[in-house]
Amino acid sequence: MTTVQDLKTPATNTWCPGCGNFGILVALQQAIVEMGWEQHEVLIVAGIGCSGHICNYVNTYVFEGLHGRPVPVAIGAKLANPNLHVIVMAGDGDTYGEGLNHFINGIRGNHDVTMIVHNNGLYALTTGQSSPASDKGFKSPSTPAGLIEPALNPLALALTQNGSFVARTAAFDMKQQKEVFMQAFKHKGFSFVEVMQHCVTFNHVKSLAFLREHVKPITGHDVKNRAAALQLALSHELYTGVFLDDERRKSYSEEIGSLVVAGPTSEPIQISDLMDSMK
Ligand SMILES: Cc1ncc(C[n+]2csc(CCOP(=O)(O)OP(=O)(O)O)c2C)c(N)n1
Ligand code: SF4
Repeated sequence: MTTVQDLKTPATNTWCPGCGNFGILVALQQAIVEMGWEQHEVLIVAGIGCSGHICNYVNTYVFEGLHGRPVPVAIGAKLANPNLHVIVMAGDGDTYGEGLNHFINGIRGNHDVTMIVHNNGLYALTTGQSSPASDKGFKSPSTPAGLIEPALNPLALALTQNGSFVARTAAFDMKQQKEVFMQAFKHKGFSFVEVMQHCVTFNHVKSLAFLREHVKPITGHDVKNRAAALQLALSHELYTGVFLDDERRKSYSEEIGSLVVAGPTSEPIQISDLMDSMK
């Protein structure tokens, strides 16, 4: 059985001391262990960013690709090998900036991957420029006089685009993080988890102290109630926990298994047989 020790790598960690990414890394490793998954059964796909460096620190299959593009890589890997547990680890710049179309289409397709977004509210690796997750007025090297646009609301976006699993947690909360990750892993379909991650070097507004003070764990909420989930997502409160976990919508894998297309002989062809023949 895989242990947390097995999931460590000898790579030197280059994250800044105190970075929220450490909490995400440990919670991820613990969740993989508690799922009972073997190392060779897990693929982590990341984009480029401080968040993407997580590929260097988890001893499973990993793929660090292009900034903004981890979702299509993950979807392709899952379609090619449905037995693989595929997890995307990406930054808020990666996901809500260059990768926004992939994020929406991943949700739309309800593909069987988990997407964990390290939301530190800026582009950290490139030294702190504002991202689509930065708040209006945020001052950064790219917006020295303050950001004009309001922040994107990714949870509301996912909920209004038929997302089947939507959650938010915080990098400092190890217990909740691990539980939310595991619930996301068990979900059939696209499971989206946003982690509020403190960046000690560049984000002095949404700092660890700010997040500790402002996050509010959700209580007494029905995770199958999309309207109630949307209300929580649109609230000014920083709610954490599972907003929606609803498997009434079939996942992409379930849909593709039941598709029938007409072949040249006009005999029906089962897509699943076709996929199997290519293995
Ligand atoms: C296609 C492409 N566009 C832009 C970049 C430059 N780039 C590298 S990392 C990065 C920002 C990363 O920010 P984010 O995704 O929020 O991750 P973080 O570093 O905050 O974890 C950018 C813009 C790149 N490497 N490739
Ligand atoms: S720059 Fe920010 S996000 Fe990147 S490693 Fe340092 S603290 Fe973490």
